[in-house]
Amino acid sequence: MKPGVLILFILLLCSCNKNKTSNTESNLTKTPNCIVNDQSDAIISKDDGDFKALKANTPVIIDGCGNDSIWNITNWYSMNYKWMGSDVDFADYHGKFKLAWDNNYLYVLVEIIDDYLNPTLENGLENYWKGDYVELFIDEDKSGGNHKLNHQAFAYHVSTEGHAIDKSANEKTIFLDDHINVKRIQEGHTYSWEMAIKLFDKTFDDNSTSNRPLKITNQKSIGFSIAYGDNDGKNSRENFMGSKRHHGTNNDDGYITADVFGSILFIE
Ligand SMILES: [Ca+2]
Ligand SMILES: [Ca+2]
Ligand SMILES: [Ca+2]
Ligand SMILES: [Ca+2]
Repeated sequence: MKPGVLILFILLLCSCNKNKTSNTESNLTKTPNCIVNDQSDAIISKDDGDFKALKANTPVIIDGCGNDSIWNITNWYSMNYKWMGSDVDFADYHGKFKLAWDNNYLYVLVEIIDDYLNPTLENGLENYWKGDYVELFIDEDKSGGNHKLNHQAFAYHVSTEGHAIDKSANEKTIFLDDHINVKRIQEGHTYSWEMAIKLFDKTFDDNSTSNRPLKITNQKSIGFSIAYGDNDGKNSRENFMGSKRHHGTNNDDGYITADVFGSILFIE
């Protein structure tokens, strides 16, 4: 090889490596995708509604963005069982969720495709169950049983405004916003709801300011279901879609009895 050709070859080689380096750097500085929206991801359907939650080694950042390390290693579960309403197509509604935990919180990442987001409280607090909202059914000691006028289990209606709404022991509709920290972000018609949920047991007292959440431990099991009330502007809950095939009579017993809930097993 002539010296001139050799120098040209070396220069070309340097320039290729330079390009390689800058590509790598631009990948590293790329804004992380909050809503991956990768429909090729497997979604696990569980007829019995029994799920597992993996422990997060670092607290999940509640910002609506599913880029926390724990969400990279957890499976999507389906919340597409039709509980009420007519059949829906993919653009109208599609829902999936992930679960994680640490000693202080149950973490839930919910990703919903919804063609129209209706503010939950447009018609006032009394219509909180008419959607759009995520409903979380939680029975901390998995006792089952009636919870309509007590707090041995909860049916939290998480509204588009970020409130957690349920009935008090004397059947008043109340905010339990201290129980659930939620942030929601949007990309097109896809909504990501990220939540940190405190677990309270049957001793929870509506009139007390000293209720203490329970610590979550490995191998603990709770009663749990999750659902979405889809309102597309017709002033009603047009569909109610859940994480378990059956949820009682007309699939609408969850707000009355914890007998119909599925479950979560907390694992490390
Ligand atoms: Ca996050
Ligand atoms: Ca819809
Ligand atoms: Ca209970
Ligand atoms: Ca809707």
